[in-house]
Amino acid sequence: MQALLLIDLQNDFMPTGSLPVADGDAVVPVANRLMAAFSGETIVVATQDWHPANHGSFASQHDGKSPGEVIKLGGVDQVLWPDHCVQHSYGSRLHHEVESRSIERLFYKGTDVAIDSYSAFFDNGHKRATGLAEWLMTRGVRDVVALGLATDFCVKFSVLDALELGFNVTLVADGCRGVNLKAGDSEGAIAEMAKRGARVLHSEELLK
Ligand code: VGL
Ligand code: ZN
Repeated sequence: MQALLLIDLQNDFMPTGSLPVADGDAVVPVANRLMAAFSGETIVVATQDWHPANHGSFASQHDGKSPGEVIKLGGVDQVLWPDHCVQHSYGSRLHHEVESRSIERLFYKGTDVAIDSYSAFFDNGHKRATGLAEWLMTRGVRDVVALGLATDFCVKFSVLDALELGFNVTLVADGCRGVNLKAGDSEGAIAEMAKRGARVLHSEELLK
C-alpha cells in the first residue's frame, strides 16, 4: 500500500504567511494533481504544524532573541522562528486550494511548548511519536510519497525518519520548496534525503 504524505501545506508557509517559503504556493497544484491521479489506490495523509501561542520555537517567547537565532529547547538546538501556525489561527489552516476532501487523516505536530517537531513522526528529541508510523503500518503502508513545506526542515526530517522506520520513500522534488536560511539549503536537504535512500522524482514521472 502507498501513502501520499502532504507536509504542512499551511497558510503561514505560503508567500504571504508569517514564515514565508518563496514560491510555496506552487506545490499546492502538484499535491492536487497527485491526489487526483492516485485516487482509490493511495492513502492521503497530511500534517499540520500546530503550535500553542507560547511555543518555545517562537523568538517572541525569549527576551532579546530574534528569528534566526539558535537556542537550546528540549535539549536540542532550536532555530527561533517568527510566530507561525498557531493552533486554530488562519495561518495554521491548509491553503484553501488544497483538495482536502481527499485527505483521510491529519496529524498535528509541534503541540508541546517545550520541544519542536519538524518531523511528521517524532519530536526533535526523538522522544515522542505523533502516531503516524503506527497508523501507516496498521494500514499496510510500505511506500510513502512525500511532498510539502519546507524542504529543508519538515520535509527533510519527515523523510529521514520515514527511511529510518523502513518505509520506501519517494520525494516529489517539484512538490517541495524550502526556507533556505542559507543559500543552497534545499538542494543540500534533497541530496541528504537521496543519500539516505529516498527516490527523488519529478511529479510528472508519477503521473504518467
Ligand atoms: C517548519 C520551521 C518551523 C516546516 C515548521 O514546516 O518546515 N519550519 N516550523
Ligand atoms: Zn513550526
